[in-house]
Amino acid sequence: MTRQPWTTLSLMLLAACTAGGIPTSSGGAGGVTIDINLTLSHPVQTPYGLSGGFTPPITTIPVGSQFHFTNTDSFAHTGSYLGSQFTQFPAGSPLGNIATTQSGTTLSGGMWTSGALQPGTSSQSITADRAGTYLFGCFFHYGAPMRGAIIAQ
Ligand SMILES: [Cu+2]
Repeated sequence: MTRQPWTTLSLMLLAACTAGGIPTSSGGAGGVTIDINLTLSHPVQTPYGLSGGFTPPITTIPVGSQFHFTNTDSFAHTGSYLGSQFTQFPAGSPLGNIATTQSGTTLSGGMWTSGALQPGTSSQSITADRAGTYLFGCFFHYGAPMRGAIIAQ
């Protein structure tokens, strides 16, 4: 997969944060990092059902800010929007193959997905353009369970 310019930028920003010793937090350039790691992030109960594989399991960010996914695991994952019809994690995965191809830069603009993120790579930044609760999951390991939520407020 060819690295896109925004990916390089995200990595540079992450590197800058690490070098400065400043943890990534809401409102910063590049926005909040949602860590993807199925190996280390064990399932926890949330108001939406069991969440696992993403840290934090529920990410709250201000409207107008951004977030992105970073895969710190040793195999590929996705962070993929389940769709506006879901207020709970459905039992079976609603994600199709399209989730493995990166798309979307706004929370409320329809489907958004990191695409298949290889180990050590980060997704595009996604802007929280509209308040709400957005459930997402991993295409490969939805049933693990590998699911999370973003609350924009
Ligand atoms: Cu996964």
